Amino acid sequence: MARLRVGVIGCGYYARYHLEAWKTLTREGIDLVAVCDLDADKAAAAAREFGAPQSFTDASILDEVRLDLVDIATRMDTHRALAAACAERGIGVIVQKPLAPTWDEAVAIVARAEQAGSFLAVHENFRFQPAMQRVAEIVRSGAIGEPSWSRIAVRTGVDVYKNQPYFLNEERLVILDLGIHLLDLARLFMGEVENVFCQTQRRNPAVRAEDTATMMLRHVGGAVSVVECTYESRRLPDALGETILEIEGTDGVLTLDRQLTLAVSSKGQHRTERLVPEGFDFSDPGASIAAGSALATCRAHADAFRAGQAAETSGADNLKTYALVEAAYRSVISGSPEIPPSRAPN
Ligand code: NAD
Ligand code: 89V
Repeated sequence: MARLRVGVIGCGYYARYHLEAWKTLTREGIDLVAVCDLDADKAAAAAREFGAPQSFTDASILDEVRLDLVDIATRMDTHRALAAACAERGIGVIVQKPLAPTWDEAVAIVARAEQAGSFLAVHENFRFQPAMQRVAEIVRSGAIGEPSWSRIAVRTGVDVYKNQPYFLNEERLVILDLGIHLLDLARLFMGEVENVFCQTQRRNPAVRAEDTATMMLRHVGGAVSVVECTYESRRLPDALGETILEIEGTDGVLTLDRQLTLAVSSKGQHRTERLVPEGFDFSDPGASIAAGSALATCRAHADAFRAGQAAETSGADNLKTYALVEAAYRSVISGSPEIPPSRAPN
């Protein structure tokens, strides 16, 4: 099989996990052939540290290097133009979440790739965390029966504004940034969603938008999920990235705690499993989870691209998650449960 030629656009804070992943995937037939950042120093440093032979500071990366797949790790306001530039050239693309700042723009990104017939995946990494993959496997196995209720939460007080200072001024914050991952997990474990009710809070006065959200989802078939996210929880020890899960089904219950202990009650039997990946660093759980999930996400998307298949979190799939984000924000305004928008912009 020919080696896959990957370029990364955006070498900021989170790109480090992508770059490390692509470097690791060298042994799986993938070459990081070029990197790009508007900031020449960041591009050059990334090329040096992660072994990319070329670095660029603009879109000429797309014309001067032969690329199969471009991994866009810039912020959401730049995704549409960069993804369109790749689609125009027939280059496959992976875009970081959130796809775009607004629903209409997210729809437009997906429509453009579809029009070009090009590969579009979203780097929605939470579902690719090994622990979440194991939970999905257990749910699918029927061990807890038909899932009927879930709680999916990340509650942290880690200073997220240190690495991502732009959060302070976002118009939409915790639902679009973090809730989006949890809404995606809700779809994965519990199925598609009929309506979303949401209450938000702005508990940190220095932040422009909501930093806490409590959402209630009614799934197709009648299951209910409570999805929670906050950047203002003062619990110790803190646990950024450690998703708390509780899923009740007709034949059992599954829980995942902050120490990554999975407990399964199934048909009258109880067992536990530790879901700690090899090499996990408990002094920095957030970084360990990010590194592990970035690797799994990049690998899954590269495999889908090479197989000529749609990614698990393709653009079209991820719009279904984005629609839940949009419904949550609409619910805050209306004060009522909202039906997720469909793809026709409205
Ligand atoms: P950042 O601001 O630290 O980095 C973005 C980089 O992109 C900057 O270095 C900037 O110079 C560069 N850039 C901007 N426009 C460019 C262009 N047109 N061409 C080339 N380079 C360009 O941002 P970040 O915190 O790393 O976030 C990037 C993305 O990653 C966001 O979408 C964010 O939501 C996402 N993110 C995801 C996770 C996750 O768990 N999936 C975690 C953190 C951040
Ligand atoms: O997961 C994310 O997308 C990050 C953070 C962990 C801070 O929420 O932005």
